[in-house]
Amino acid sequence: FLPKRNELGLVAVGFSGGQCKPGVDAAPMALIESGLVNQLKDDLEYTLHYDNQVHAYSDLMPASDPPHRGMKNASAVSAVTQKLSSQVYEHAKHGRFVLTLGGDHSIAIGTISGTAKAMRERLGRDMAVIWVDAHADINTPESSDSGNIHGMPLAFLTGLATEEEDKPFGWVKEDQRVSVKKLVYIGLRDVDRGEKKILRENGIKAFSMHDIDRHGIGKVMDMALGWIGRDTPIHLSFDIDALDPMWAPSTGTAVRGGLTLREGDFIAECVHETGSLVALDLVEVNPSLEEQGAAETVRAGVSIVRCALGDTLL
Ligand code: HAR
Ligand code: MN
Ligand code: MN
Ligand code: MN
Repeated sequence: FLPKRNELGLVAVGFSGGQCKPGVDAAPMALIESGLVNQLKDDLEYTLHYDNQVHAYSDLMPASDPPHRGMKNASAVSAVTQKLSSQVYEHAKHGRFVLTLGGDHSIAIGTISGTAKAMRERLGRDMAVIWVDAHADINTPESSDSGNIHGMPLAFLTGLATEEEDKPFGWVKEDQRVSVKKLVYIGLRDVDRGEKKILRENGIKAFSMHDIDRHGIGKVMDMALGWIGRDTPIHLSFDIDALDPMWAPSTGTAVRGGLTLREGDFIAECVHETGSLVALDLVEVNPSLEEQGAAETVRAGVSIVRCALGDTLL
């Protein structure tokens, strides 16, 4: 069921409306300019399907976007993710591995809905999601204190939050969702009270930094992949803030006490080794924050992507 060997669909998403800090929209260009695309082609020998543009989706921006159930920019995020969902679906349907460069983490509503639907159609299987992040991003509009949609994507993707109307987010239908039982977190350390309740009540598998300290990242990856099981397509959604700010300072909501760069790369390597990885998101790199650390943050992002796409140390 794997993506065709070395066929890669790339979507560059310059979108920042899921949170309030400008700059995260510049990440795809920074990642590409630092050589990522060339490395994927030349070193890792991928055939690239890329439209050569960073999508800002400006044509989709509503003239006014009043709060909806407390969500900020709900119409914009909904329109962008709906469009992105069909772009990602199109790549996945053709059997390509889908790499999406964000953008803030709200874009995962688009990427995961797109791959989940394509995997159901192509393979008749439910997809698993590995969410590597300091944050759980599973607030419902009602449990969120901030109203920032990048803290909510998993609520819409799992169906814990639903909408009647097509916009915003009613377009996410059952065949585009993932089961709470097939969601695994790695790296959590800043989880809201309401989110802890959601994780507990739904029996969601989560490996926090505490678990990584206790067992080591090797054991944690064995447990995470064991929970998912073999022959299940995996979508890896990697928020750069999972890494410690020492390695990735230029991100909107940095939290100390995170993964080392090697632990981040190791997670990506292990998921690649399963042979079941079908898509990767890299999100929340914001080169305009902590400008001294921007190059290093971009470098960390490039490294994660390379590892997930099969780069090896030897
Ligand atoms: N939990 C907080 C909220 O919902 C903070 C979320 C921060 N999110 C990200 N994505 N950077 O992981 O607002
Ligand atoms: Mn996130
Ligand atoms: Mn985060
Ligand atoms: Mn917090």
